[in-house]
Amino acid sequence: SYSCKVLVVGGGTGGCATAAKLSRILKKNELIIIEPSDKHYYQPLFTLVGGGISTLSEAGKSMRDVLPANAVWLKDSAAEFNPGENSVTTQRGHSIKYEYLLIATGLQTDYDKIPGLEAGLSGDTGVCSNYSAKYVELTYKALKNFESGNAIFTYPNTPVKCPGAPQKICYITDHYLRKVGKRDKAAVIYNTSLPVIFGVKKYADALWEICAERQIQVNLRTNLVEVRPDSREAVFQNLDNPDKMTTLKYSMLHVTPPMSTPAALQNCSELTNEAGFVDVNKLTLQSVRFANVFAIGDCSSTPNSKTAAAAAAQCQVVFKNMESVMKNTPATANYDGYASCPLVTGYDRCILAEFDYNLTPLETFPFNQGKELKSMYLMKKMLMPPLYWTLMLNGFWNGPAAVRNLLHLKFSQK
Ligand code: FAD
Ligand code: UQ1
Repeated sequence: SYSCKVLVVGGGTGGCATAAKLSRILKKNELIIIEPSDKHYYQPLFTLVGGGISTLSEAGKSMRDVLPANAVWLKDSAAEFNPGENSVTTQRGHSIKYEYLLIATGLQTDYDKIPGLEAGLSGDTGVCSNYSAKYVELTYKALKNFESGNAIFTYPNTPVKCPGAPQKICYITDHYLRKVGKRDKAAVIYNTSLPVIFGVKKYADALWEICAERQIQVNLRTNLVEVRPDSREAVFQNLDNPDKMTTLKYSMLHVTPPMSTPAALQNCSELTNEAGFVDVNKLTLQSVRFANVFAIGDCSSTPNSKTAAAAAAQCQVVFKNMESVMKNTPATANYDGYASCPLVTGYDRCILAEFDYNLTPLETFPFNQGKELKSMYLMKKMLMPPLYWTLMLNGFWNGPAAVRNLLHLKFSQK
């Protein structure tokens, strides 16, 4: 068994970026990262893989190559958290003692929770999902195979990562079908469990307008509960009137599955809230019960939109506060809830939503990002992937706040 100064659980976006920072102030054997996967995926690219714009191989790198060299990587997963004893037990039966813990497990996708869904995803049946490396390549196949009928897009009745992604692929599909001349033979339908199209009014207004103009049907409070791949039917429940079920035929069905934090967290009520998210102070990201425990990214209770952009803004806060606590000084760095969602609305355009805890727009650029822009599409496609691999995963990207301050200072002085 092992012991270390800092244990990081999860080597995804938030865990890897923060571990890179920690690796510069610790010795190699003081920092352990538990991460079961061989591959690290840049999941924001999955939307473009689904649209046939990028390839899956561009979205992944070997975990070995992205985790900091100056840290010990245990290829294993956390099975049990014992925060009272400062230890974590792994799947393979190791016990790891730590002085400080960073939890960064992200959200898991629960495809098995919808009857018929995994069967539908197991072949070329028109069912697809950008939310997993295993299924994302089915999306472009479904687009190419589409001839006529319903193209349906879903949003589950759980918190999700990247709340914009379930509808981005809907707009990409609409645009694709127009380009190949099949749009008039299709009904494009977005069925979401949410009561709104998007949580920030400015961007919601723009998206409603796009849906109206492109004849995309939006049904709110409508939740996918079953897939029948043999008859190509999807069953939806009206969440405001649970007895009301609707069965729709589909030619293409893009599913955003229900999501949850891993069982190890669900089983540790000392660390988590009722929904299984790590209960932290929303400003300092420190556990509300254990001063030596922090969380970053999708698995934490902070009420921001769960995105890589949010994890970027959080990683500097978590790092600073862990550094303070290690020096026996108070955690004073604060996270403002910044999140960003590049709402790709076609093959050459994007609304770049950026906002904070108050759901107030907090835009980086000195022009209106609430409009569809080619420049923001190019940023998402060309600029963000290298920024992620070279800056963020090495601990050198803390979100765009510095760029925003610089641009706004410059323009306000004119
Ligand atoms: P992840 O990056 O998911 O990492 C979690 C890691 O923990 C994984 O490596 C996993 O193997 C590991 N793990 C899980 N359980 C355990 C365990 N028990 N023990 C040890 N390790 C464990 N964000 C944006 O900012 N912009 C976008 O445009 C965007 N688009 C997206 C589109 C799609 C289709 C998807 C799926 C996501 C998108 N996101 C986007 C969201 C973004 O990918 C996530 O918010 C981000 O990756 C969260 O980082 P994380 O570290 O919390 O979790
Ligand atoms: C961002 O910082 C980030 O994290 C790496 C993303 O995740 C992929 C994003 O999609 C975006 C848009 C940002 C914000 C960056 C800028 C330059 C506005």
